[in-house]
Amino acid sequence: MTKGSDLLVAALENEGVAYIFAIPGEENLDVLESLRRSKIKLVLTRHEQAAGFMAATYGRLTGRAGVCLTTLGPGALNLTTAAAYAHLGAMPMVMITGQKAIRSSRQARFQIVDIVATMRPLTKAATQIVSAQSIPTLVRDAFRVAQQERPGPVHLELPEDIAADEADADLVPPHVLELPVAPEAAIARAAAMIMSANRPLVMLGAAASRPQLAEPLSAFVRRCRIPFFNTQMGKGAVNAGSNLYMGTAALSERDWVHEAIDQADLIISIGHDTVEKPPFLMGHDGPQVIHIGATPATVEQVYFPQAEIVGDVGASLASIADRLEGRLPNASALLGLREGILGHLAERSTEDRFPLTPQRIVHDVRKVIPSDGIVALDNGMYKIWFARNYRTSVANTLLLDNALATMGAGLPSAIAAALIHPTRRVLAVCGDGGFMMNSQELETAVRLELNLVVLVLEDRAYGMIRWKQEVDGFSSFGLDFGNPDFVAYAKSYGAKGARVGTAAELSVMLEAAFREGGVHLVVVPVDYSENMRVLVDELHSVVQTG
Ligand SMILES: Cc1ncc(C[n+]2csc(CCOP(=O)(O)OP(=O)(O)O)c2C)c(N)n1
Repeated sequence: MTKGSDLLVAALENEGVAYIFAIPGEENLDVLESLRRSKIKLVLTRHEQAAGFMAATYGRLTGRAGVCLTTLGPGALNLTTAAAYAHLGAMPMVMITGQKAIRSSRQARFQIVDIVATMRPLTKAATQIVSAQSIPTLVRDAFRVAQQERPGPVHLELPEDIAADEADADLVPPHVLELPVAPEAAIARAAAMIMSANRPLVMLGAAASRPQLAEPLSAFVRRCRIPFFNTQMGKGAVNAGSNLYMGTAALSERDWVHEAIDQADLIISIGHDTVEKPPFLMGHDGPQVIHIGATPATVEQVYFPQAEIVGDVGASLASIADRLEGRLPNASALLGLREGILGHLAERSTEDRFPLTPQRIVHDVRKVIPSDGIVALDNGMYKIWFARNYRTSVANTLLLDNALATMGAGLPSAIAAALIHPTRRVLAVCGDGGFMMNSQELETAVRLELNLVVLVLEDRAYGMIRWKQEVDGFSSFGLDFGNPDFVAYAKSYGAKGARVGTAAELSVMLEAAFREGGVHLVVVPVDYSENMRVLVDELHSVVQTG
């Protein structure tokens, strides 16, 4: 007979779990004791939301579900935003929360909230474990559901009496699960459409960034030589430094990359997930669209493909390339637009103005981050600038959230990235608003002795909303705030802090921080007048849309 909490931990070890991101409560004490005797590393955080963001990012970067653990009621409720983040962002995660004993309780309704019901719309599955005997099966199934396409979060509630119970149950060994392959007829139809296209364009969407697709996608691009652009979350799915990269669609229309999209007569959309803000607005008189994905396309007003290849994306891409390689005379029809598009994006990226332009910040960050370095963005105005201007050449090296688009995830996701990749440079980029939503995790990063730099862009406002307010013609109101002294704040956590005082200092300070190692915060004042000048005035007057 084995104790329930020991069965749980053994089942997690059986899944290869390396970390559990957690804030335990008294209802988790049996689990904590079982973890104490396990190889799994407990990563204590300072807010459950951050634990959830870290677990989700672990799943996103590895393809294996990240695990977080909290207590019942308030602790579990603090996971809801992270659950939605993983659900919309398709990140595999298993959330385990405690609960009072279900068979008899002497605490009446103290702290009791129906967490399983709360989690249901935010997850792929939410279940209360009602017997220790079922733990191995439920854990195996939770990982299967979380990891299989379309990945996402699964919630398991473990009441304390079940955790303390004993049962005789065997672990369920995991096995490799292959996806079904798309039918030949669908591949042949799509190949014929691509062959007869005059101006084809490839689009890489969020699902193209699944870790296991990096190689098959790169091979497809190399073999077919059709120029490609990507959505925000599809950024870095293949070698974006390649001479076929046309840009990132950070806006839905009227950006430079839309010059190519508007001229395309066929878009081969690989892994697009309509959970993302639309990369372009599909119209009935626009280009034809072929959707290639592990799951069918959801039909939206702005996305209704005329053909679909549903099944293992890597296998689909290989079969299409087998049919098309060397037989696409029009493959490079749109490539002539590339230089112009990328040239416009590079404008103002070396200006010495202070406060710094967002373009200069992106440029200088790229300068100090090697190709395998990871930049994790929080949510704010700078996300659009990084999406448009930051070039990536290694898969999953720009982590951004264009799905829930929540503030507060930048620092926790960078912490997860730094844990997984201790030898790579990892940078969190946050606004002064979003940073303060989970800044307490600086303590976690310091305690874990991570090498991590946090860049805080300071404009003393919820800048993106202030920009929208201005674009919509409203008067400036209600979006300004003051900040702590960020340098002193970082130091109070035992991190290092520095403030950029001239344009030239940014890259110097970042480089010094990375070389020194440990946790650093660099604060840089940003000039957001560029938002209006470039993203509204310039694009609306110059870029023609079809
Ligand atoms: C949790 C959460 N609350 C509110 C929003 C809405 N929102 C989006 S961007 C933004 C402002 C972000 O401000 P800051 O982090 O300072 O970055 P900036 O835009 O100034 O660069 C707000 C309030 C959100 N996306 N997520």
